[in-house]
Amino acid sequence: MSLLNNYFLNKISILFIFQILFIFSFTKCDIKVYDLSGDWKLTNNNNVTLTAKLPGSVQMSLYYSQIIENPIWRFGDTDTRWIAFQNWVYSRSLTLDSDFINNQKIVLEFDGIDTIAQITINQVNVTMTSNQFRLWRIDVTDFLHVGDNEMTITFFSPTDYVNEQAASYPYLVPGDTDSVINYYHGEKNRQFIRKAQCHFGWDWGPCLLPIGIHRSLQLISYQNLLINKTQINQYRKTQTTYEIEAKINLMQITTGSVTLTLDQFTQKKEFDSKQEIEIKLEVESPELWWPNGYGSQKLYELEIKVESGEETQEITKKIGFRHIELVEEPVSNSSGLSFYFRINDVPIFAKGSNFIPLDSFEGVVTKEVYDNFFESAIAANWNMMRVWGGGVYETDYFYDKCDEKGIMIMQDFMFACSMYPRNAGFLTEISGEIEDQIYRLSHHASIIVWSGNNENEAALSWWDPIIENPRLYVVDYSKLYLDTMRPIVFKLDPNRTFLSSSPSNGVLSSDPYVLRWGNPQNESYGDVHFYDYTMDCLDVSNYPSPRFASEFGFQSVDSIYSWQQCSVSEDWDIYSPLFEHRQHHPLGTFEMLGQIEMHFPFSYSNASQFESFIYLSQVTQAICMQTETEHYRRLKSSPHKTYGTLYWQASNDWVAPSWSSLEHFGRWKILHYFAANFYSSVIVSPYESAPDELSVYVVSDLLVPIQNDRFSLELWSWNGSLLYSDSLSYSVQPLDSILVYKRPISSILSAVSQTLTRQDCFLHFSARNSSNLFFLSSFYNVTLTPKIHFS
Ligand code: BMA
Repeated sequence: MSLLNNYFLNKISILFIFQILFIFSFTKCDIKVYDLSGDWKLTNNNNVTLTAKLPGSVQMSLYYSQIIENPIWRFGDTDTRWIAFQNWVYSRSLTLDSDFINNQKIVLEFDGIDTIAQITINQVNVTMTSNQFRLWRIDVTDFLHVGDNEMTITFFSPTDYVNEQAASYPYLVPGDTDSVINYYHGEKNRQFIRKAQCHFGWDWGPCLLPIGIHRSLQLISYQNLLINKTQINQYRKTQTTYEIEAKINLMQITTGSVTLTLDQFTQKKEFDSKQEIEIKLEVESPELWWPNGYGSQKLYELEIKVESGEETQEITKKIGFRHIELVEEPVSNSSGLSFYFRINDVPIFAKGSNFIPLDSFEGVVTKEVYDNFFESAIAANWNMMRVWGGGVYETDYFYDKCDEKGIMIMQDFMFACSMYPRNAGFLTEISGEIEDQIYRLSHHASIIVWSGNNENEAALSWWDPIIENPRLYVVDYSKLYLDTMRPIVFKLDPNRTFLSSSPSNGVLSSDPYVLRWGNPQNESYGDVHFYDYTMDCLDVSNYPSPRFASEFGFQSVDSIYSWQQCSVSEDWDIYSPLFEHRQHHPLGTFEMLGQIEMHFPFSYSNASQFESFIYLSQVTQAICMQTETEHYRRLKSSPHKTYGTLYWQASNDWVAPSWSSLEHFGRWKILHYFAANFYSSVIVSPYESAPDELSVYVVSDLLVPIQNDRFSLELWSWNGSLLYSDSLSYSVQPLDSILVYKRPISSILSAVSQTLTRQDCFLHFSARNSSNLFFLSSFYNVTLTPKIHFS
């Protein structure tokens, strides 16, 4: 491995450096980069030794070396579990020349080391890492020399680690119970490690426990000047002036100047013996960044130049200007407070989904996989996603795509469905993580709100030990999210709102900072997660009327094409050991069947019906989700003022029954096609508002009125004849939802004939470019010849 000296003369090296250090553009400096990605020796110090690539994981390296099957093939999750119970050592040599070593300082950078690892250089311990979410910058100047050096990274078993931590913690920290772990085929005590919580198994995902380094790793040597991290906030100062507030954090105390430039706007500041410099730049009348569907996504290049003596370093960040408000104010004729996002003074109805990692192994998620995902998101008219707290803080590429596409992000911090320890070491680790991630992410226009965790406030009522001793766990909860996390977010990113949890009810008072405790699922405040799998999903009266539905969903099953990619034909049966193994949601299959049987003439008796079951599970999920989402959209202008629908869940990290609208390999489930319709800017939306009472709404997310458009209704027989039609003129104000048509269903039927029944026909509606159907009876008893039959 050659040292990257004289790289200014070497085109290939320059390209290479720009790939790995794309944010740096050097004008004059002594920064040298030694990329540590590539081949390493990997061993468990027992029976396995191989050459493995980093970034990468032990599991995928074993698979690529044909030592194990693909972990997502059939029972790979449990067959490969032994890997997580061992320690794994990566080692390599690196030859450094005097140009590299003679710089003042050398830093070892890891952007994602997963998780508990001891790093040694030339047999000397350098440091331990213990948090997948930190951006490690480790001073290794004194450990390296000119010539050959040895580096080893020893990963300790994450399962042994969490079990030891749980055993030595002074009291129980409730989380997944034994029975949940059993359903997930997962591992316990995930709350004791700062590692993606879904790596331990989830109700849709496998327990694969990746071990390794999933983002960049490199050595950087420098003289005096190296930018460590930057944090960029921007806010609207006057109606037309935006102010960028930048913090430039250097690796060490330095004297010099920093210049911010954006188009014709520039600001320079001298600094003397500082490690962090704060500088502001006013930008007059910038073109604004808008959520998808409301305008374009203008992004500007912000150049940050730091000079110190002869040394200069420049980096650029892409930023978009937008004014974000989370509006929580009294609503007329309603108790509680509104909860909606106003971007650039426009109330935005949030449409989208909850994002979970696209794969357990980050290396598998290439740019093409992300590109494909975002193409699907935009095709389904999403304008928002929530990055869910049981996964990871996503890659830079992910947030860049959100910026480019206009997908607003509710960003959870990575805590989910559990209580967490709160000893000093754990809180210190979390503080570092929160700070690292806010520095890394704050410049992204797409991120509009932070949320402390997924459902941990709701979880305060989930388990007996908490019910028996609630004060203990409420104090723990407050200590972590309100006293540790919140002040860091407030200090570093005052322009974005911090929500304690999703769901939550917001605050009773901001000074003193007091939560509106109580059931966080209160429909009158904040966001709500709602699930009910046994009700009739087509009966709208079963749904809540929340301010913001940040989670709701129904399971379905991936297409046979996806099962073919991870299993064999004997697995294609809901009673097969593999299908049962992959159904992690207790009773999930029977809830899907129950929902199907409520609406379709189908009952499952053997494997020959597996594909029909898949199809009907997807159709049922799609019609249920359409019914629920349209219900929320209709409520926009009602006193409920519902202003958000983020369905659970976007995609899945393997092939298994799940709530997703996209399958693991990117295929669209039927729900995704439906979402493209029910999320269009204008929908015509019928429902039965009372027995026999048909109400039809037109819901518009347009910024312009719809004037004197025609609404039409058609009654069709199941055998294909148009029986009746009606039409009328309507107008809708911008961003409004209005009732355009109301009539007893019986009167529409009797307008055709006294003998016509609801089983004989269905309704079709159109308004503007939108059309919709309304079925007057369940599909199993419609009068259609031949009868609907699913084998
Ligand atoms: C929600 C989520 C996830 C879960 C989903 C489906 O509550 O936050 O934890 O996967 O429900 O059960």
